[in-house]
Amino acid sequence: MKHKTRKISVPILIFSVLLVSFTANFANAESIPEWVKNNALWYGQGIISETEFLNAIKFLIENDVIVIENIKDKPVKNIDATVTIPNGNSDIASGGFYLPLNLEIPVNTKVIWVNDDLVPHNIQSQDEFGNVIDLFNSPPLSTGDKFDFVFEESGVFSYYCSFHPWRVGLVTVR
Ligand SMILES: [Cu+2]
Repeated sequence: MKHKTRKISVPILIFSVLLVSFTANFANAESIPEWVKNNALWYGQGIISETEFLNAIKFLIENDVIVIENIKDKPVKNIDATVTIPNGNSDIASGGFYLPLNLEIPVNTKVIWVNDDLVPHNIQSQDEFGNVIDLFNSPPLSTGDKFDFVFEESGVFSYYCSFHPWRVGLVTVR
């Protein structure tokens, strides 16, 4: 007899969950077929098997009577971002600014600096007063060399090249 009591509590639980679902999807509440309602009742009374009852629920899900929102969507993986150090960047008189000069990215983006200039450059992170800080600091990058850093916090980050200190760039992380 104890076994039977436990068996009855399961359909009641499932039926409660169903009722909550139906309330949440009120617009669809009228669309539950009679045979499904009967199945729920019969399952509660032990007349039909669990498989038959679950098939009725499956029918409701497949026909969008119960709408299950996909809450387990994986977070979108950020695409790496590139800053190009263009040809002519070393020349103070040229327009060879970092491309882009202010890179805007979401948190957790990997930024890759690429030296496309004919002379070496480096990337040195700076505080708001222009002092070099130990956050992202590259060795000298020869032509074609790359340096990367993942920005895990939001904020505005500035950097410059210690060989050509007139070249300053920004990374804005949102
Ligand atoms: Cu430089």
